[in-house]
Amino acid sequence: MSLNIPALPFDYPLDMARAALVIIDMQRDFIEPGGFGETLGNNVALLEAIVPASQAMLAAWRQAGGLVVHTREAHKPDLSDCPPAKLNRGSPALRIGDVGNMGRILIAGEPGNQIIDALAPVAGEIVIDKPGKGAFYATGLHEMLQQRGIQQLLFMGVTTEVCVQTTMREANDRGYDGLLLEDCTESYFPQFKAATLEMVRAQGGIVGWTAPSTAVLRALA
Ligand code: TIU
Repeated sequence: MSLNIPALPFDYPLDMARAALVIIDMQRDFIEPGGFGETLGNNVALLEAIVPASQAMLAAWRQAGGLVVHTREAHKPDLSDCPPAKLNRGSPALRIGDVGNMGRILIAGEPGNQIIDALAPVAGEIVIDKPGKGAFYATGLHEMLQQRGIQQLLFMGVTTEVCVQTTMREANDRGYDGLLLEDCTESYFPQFKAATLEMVRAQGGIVGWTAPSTAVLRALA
């Protein structure tokens, strides 16, 4: 049985038994001062605004018994999984692996690399540490989803045009139907968020669908 979600470019038939909520990189490194996002020169304050809507969505999804996947952009302490191109590009104040206000920047296990308390994973949820922007690259995510019969992915998280869009495109190429929750994703560049929403749903949903989280909350209620 599927739930009809009003979405763009057309309605999304949500089948909870085959769906997962994928929360991308809601880590202190991106949302709080002193982390990776800020070292890249971004104003991180903008991203906090999506936390309440994301919390409400996560709570409803858990209540409905849906599978939850959390991702973290996280490198090994020895940086063996961080290509030189990623490490050296630009001239950030601090590089990946350097010590910042919240421990080593973008390194697994460091305080800044943790998912924010408001959206912390609970037992039974999948947590993926990923070295890339996309959650499918160099992780076992596709196999984990296939084992569980998952075909639909609802996306939240940061940033819209970097890790969220990359993951959504990776998912699309692997045969998943992706729905991006508009008010549960944010960018350091509002115009990039707007453009991403447009490009995902253009051309008949060339990458997937978009909808406000309230559309899903209403269907689950
Ligand atoms: N998670 C994610 O989007 N990683 C980034 O580096 N995003 C930026 O926008 N920089």
